[in-house]
Amino acid sequence: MASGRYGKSATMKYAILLIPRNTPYWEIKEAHALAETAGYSIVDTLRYRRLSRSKILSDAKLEELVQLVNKYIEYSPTIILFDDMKPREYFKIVKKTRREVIDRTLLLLEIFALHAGSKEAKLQIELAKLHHQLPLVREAIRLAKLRELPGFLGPGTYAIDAYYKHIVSRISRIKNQLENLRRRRAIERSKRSSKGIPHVSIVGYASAGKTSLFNKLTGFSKPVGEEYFTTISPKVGSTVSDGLKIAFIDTVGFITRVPPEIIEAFHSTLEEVAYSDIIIYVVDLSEPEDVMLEKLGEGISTLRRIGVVGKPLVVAANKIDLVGEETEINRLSRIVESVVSSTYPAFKSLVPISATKGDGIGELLWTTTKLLKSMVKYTF
Ligand SMILES: Nc1nc2c(ncn2[C@@H]2O[C@H](COP(=O)(O)OP(=O)(O)OP(=O)(O)O)[C@@H](O)[C@H]2O)c(=O)[nH]1
Ligand SMILES: [Mg+2]
Repeated sequence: MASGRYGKSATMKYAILLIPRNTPYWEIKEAHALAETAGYSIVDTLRYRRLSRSKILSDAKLEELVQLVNKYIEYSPTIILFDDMKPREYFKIVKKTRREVIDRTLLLLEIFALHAGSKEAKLQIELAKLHHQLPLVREAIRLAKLRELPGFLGPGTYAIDAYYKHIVSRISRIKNQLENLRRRRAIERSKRSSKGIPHVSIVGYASAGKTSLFNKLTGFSKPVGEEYFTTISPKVGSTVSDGLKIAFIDTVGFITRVPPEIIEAFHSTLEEVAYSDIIIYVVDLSEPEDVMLEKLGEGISTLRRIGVVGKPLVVAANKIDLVGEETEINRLSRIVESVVSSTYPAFKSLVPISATKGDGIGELLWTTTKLLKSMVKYTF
């Protein structure tokens, strides 16, 4: 397949994707989208049945992987293991294949690193990477002591120990820097709210159309894109509606099973959500119904995890231009409405929109403004 479909290019990165057998089809699509967003061309895919929590691949499967690596060796493929990997497993695969191996968390971090514009986002990503590396380095120390580390990874116990110490001190320096940036942001936020400006966070699954909506509401032209995680750090923009100035905040997209290191690293984005007055939840209504509902459930659980289920929420049922039929738009809207109202206590209303065509934007803004004005703080 490699020599046919993929003309080998010097700048392109290639990968073999390893993905658990029980992964639903939409998550397989998501894995491909994420790999492509990170700049990889997938030359082949290998499915496996996870053996246990700590052991992923059987010896036979590992052998199959080695053969696949040999088959595509001219592409120098990276191995993407779309799973959570224990350090022991990592070194085992590296030792056998002698290829770079990344897991799902590192893949996400590679994408974040590509998109991170602000100093804060860059620091957060570095912090997440360092946290992710710690157990690997611990395992490397253990293996070095046992003299089991493969040659090209084996810089010796002393060097690994020193590297471990370097990581630990770098982590604490970054945490301090982030704390300072966070404080500065809190000051800016309180300046905005002391001027009586209400905050509305725009949240939703990756690629639902949050930035497209943000741009329509604020007149900005922040980048939008089909790939995942176009937006990493929160953006604020304001608009005046019926005499009320409103600050809208565009946020990073939700995704299934967000690794804990990343949740912590993206604390600041979620922090903006926690401080907002209202949440606009963007749903991509044009996706297959089961996928849409799966992602919706994941998003609501994310909101629950960050403790904001008490905040008034308006659903923007987006991409209605792709759904077409009005009866179908209504049917899907009712389904979304019933799911959200039964799982999110402060659900207020649903407005069907097309963020790119502009349909329903006026109604969404009007609904949001009316809701804000009904809140005691913003009556005047
Ligand atoms: N047809 C159609 N496409 C849309 C609509 N809204 C967004 N899109 C497209 O959907 C893709 C994702 O849009 P974004 O606005 O970047 O989505 P996002 O939620 O900000 O994505 P991330 O920041 O990556 O999480 C882009 O290709 C948009 O052009 C819509 O109403 N109709
Ligand atoms: Mg975006």
